[in-house]
Amino acid sequence: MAAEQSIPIYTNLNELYQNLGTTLNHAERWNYLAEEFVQRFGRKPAYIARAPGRVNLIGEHIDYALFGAFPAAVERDILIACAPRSATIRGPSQELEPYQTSGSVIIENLHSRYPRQVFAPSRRATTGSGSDAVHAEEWHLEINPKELRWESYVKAGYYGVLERYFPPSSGQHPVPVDLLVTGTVPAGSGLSSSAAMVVASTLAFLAVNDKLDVNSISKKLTKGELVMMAMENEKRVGVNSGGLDQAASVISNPGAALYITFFPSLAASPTPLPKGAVFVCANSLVVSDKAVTAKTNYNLRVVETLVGARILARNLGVQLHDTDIKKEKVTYREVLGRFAGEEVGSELTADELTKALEGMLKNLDGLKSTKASEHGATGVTIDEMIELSLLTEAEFTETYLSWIEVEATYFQLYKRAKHVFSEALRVLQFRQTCLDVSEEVGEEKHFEVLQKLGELMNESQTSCAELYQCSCPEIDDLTKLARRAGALGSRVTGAGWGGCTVSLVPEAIVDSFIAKVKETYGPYKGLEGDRLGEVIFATKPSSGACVYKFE
Ligand code: NG1
Ligand code: MG
Repeated sequence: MAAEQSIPIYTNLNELYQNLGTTLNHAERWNYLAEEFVQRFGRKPAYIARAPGRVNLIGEHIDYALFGAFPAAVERDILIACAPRSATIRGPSQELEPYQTSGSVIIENLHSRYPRQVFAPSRRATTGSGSDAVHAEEWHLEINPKELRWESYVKAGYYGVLERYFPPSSGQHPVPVDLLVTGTVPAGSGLSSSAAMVVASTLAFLAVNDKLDVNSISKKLTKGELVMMAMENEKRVGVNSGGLDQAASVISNPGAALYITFFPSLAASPTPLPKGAVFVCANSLVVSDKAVTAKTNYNLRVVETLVGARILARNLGVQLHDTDIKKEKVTYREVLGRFAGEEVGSELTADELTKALEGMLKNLDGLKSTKASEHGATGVTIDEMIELSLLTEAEFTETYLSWIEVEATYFQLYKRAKHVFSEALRVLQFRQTCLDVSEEVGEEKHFEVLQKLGELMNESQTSCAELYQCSCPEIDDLTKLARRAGALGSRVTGAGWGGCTVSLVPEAIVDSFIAKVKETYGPYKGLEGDRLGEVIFATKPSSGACVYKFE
């Protein structure tokens, strides 16, 4: 199982480059980063941690409903060079504090937009109650989720390492560290620079604290465990993400997309893509800053789907695992499984899941407003949701609103549910289409397969735009232009409300496709050279995160 493998640690750079499965010239970047580290920190790095961005081919906004998605790692990545700092090394002005403090961090970025940061974790009394908690301590690093700061992602990665390997009660101390970052994943564009940053940071702190090496711990960290850590870590930046990005960044293999499922636990199966299928990412140049918009966009969708799942369960007579003091935050995937009689240990097969999804799509009417005459198709109010959920106001607030900040007058349960179940179905169809095509089929059949995949991507875009409302006018425009330029399918990728599109383009016309989109998409006017190459590019599925160890 891909998720059970351990994180690759290389000591030979040529071997590492070969395994990345990309045609980009990585050697120059890696060498430059190592040289710059020496310039800035006066010694060689001990490790370089690498984590790629990802493009989601299909399966949008369904990971947190625990349905499978179908992403691939892109060739662009984040690299973090790092080395422990010995207690005798002083800061630029000869001061020792905070440079010497246990676990203190100095972090620089090759890009001048991201200024140098110095911070150290502190310990504070746990916020929990009860007699056990009285003397307990926990780690603290200042992260303000409302402010987009580059070092927040680095701190988020560090948190998990501190909590897992250095619980304050253990008496163990993390080493002081110097880090140097460089990245080629465009930020705020739906290619998950954030997950790449958190994964790379988690790996760098693990490596530098000697927690990755086989000899130093009895059991090597698996890719699946790193995904879970990175997921928890990224939540600290304020977004309740579902794990798709972190899994793609960690587990991907060259040449294949990853079918990632989250139920009953994380699993990933690499699925080769049909010959001649090229995926082109095009940035709409609308920057969607999730840290700022979460309460009206991303986190609101999380709440709309969770509340919808409880009401659907109620409507269908599906059992909920509530206790007197805690109500279950059931997901759509769990409701579907329980309704279909799924049992622990013998989960639904892909065929059974397909049938269950088709059936469920006919069962969603109960999520529409019951007071349609009052506000028609505009959705349901909080009061209506409380009523439909059969919870008291206090229970509802505690379960669905106390841990996440959202802002809306009307909540769209029906539309979101329809998107979730139909998108989950499209993922299964997309994957099955990839699996069905064998090497031997003729050219014509091959093209039909690509067309089928393209259609599914187009349907996904319509659903994202109309039902999930996570597209935006520029993305709608860009996907239309892409289809006109020869794409067989084109859709928003990632959270949306801006960011990138992904288009399926037959290999033979990739160059002309890119040229046409460059000419016709308004916001690209005036961009030239490297800048233009940054905003639209073909990408191959590349390999997941790894670490290089200097010897
Ligand atoms: P972005 O904003 O593109 O990184 C987000 C979530 C995913 C998934 C997609 C939508 C994070 C870190 N990632 O991706 O888990 O829900 O949106 O499919 O929040
Ligand atoms: Mg992100």
